[in-house]
This record gives sequence, C-alpha cells and structure tokens, in this order.
Amino acid sequence: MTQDELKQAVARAAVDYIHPKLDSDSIVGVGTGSTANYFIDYLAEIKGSFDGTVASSEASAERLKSHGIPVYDLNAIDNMVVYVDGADETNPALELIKGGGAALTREKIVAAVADEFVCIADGSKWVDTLGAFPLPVEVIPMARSHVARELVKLGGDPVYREGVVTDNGNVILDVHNMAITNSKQMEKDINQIVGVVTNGLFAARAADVLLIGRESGVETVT
Ligand code: ABF
Repeated sequence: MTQDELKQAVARAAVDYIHPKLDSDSIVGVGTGSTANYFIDYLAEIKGSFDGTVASSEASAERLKSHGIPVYDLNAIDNMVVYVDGADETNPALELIKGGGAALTREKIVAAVADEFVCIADGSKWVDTLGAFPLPVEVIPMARSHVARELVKLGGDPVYREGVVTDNGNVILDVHNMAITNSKQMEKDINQIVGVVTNGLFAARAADVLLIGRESGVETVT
C-alpha cells in the first residue's frame, strides 16, 4: 500500500472509531495535515451524527466548511468528546512530535480540551525514540534569535523555517539533532525559554489512542 492509502485507511478507521461515541450535541476536534484532511473528507459522510467541530487550523476550518460541517470557536464550547489529528512521529508511549504543518499551537490547545485524543498515522511515523524528525518550536518573531541560542544550549541545531508564518502570526524553528531521551522533561525545558509559544512535543498530553496504518491493516494502540 502507498503512504496515501495507509493515511486513508487510518482516517477511515478514525471515523468508524468515533461514530458510536457521537450524539447530536457532540463537538469533534479536528487536526491538520494530509492525514487529517482524509479524516475531514470521511467525517463529512456522518456529519448528521454530531453538532459540529473545532478546527486546529484555518486550513482545516476551510475544508470542514467546504463539506457543510459547522466549525465553532473553541471559546464557544465547553465540552469536546474527541480530537482526531495526525503526527510527524509517535513513540510506543504515544508521545508525539507534531508541527510539521505549522499548526502545533492550536493543535496542542484543542488536544488539551478534548476528552480523548485519537492520533492517526501511517506506519512511517512510528519510532522507538522521538527526534529524527526535526522538532518544531513556535516562537514570537522578536525572540527568534534568543530562542535559537537557548535551543543550542539544550543540544539542538535550530533552523528557521523560511517563509512560514503560523495562524497565530508567529514563526517556526525546526530543531535538528535533539537527543530526546526524556520527552516530558524536554517539553518542559523548551517551554521555559522566554519567547517560545509552543513546542511540538506532545508528551505531557500524549495521545490516548493511536490508529496506525500498516501493510497488515490498521493497528489500534492505547
Ligand atoms: C499535523 O499532522 C501536524 O502536527 C503534523 O505535522 C501533521 C502530519 O502531517 P501528515 O498527516 O500530512 O503526515 O497534526
């Protein structure tokens, strides 16, 4: 199976997984990226089964609206039954690296609110140790150089993601060669750097369920 077919398979599996949990009042959190896009397209097939969504990016909000799916401001809702989103890497503890799509801040916010976080990924995202994928860090523009110097002190090689401005008006540093042996501690250490908005380690709030697409089929990991 191609990577795209694996992404389609996990996106379909996610819709099947959440459908029984939904009722007419349910709000579904929706992620960002190509795997999430397949999820959005399949979610449209059951749009009568829930109230609406909260999107983790403007791009996902537009795609949802194009299907006639209501998109709410997060401040307008007080409960979210599930959040479905992709990832760039996942380890066996369901700790993730996210942010390849530059949506990590809103993704982390929506994940924090959701009762259940379902990660959908093709098998290429599965790693024993996080960090082969450069760790995205969202930074207040004026603090970019300061944050880069502090990330070097933590052992990383930060690279400015040229030409990218996030939905929140910030910039991204992608940190290469970071030895992430303790994901939770590294997430805390990076968050302490003044000027950092969000980093792409989802360890304090890891996924609750991982649907991972393999040649043998979709595997559910909890
Ligand atoms: C998003 O999913 C991002 O956090 C992550 O970068 C992306 C993975 O992209 P794709 O699904 O296109 O592989 O949530």
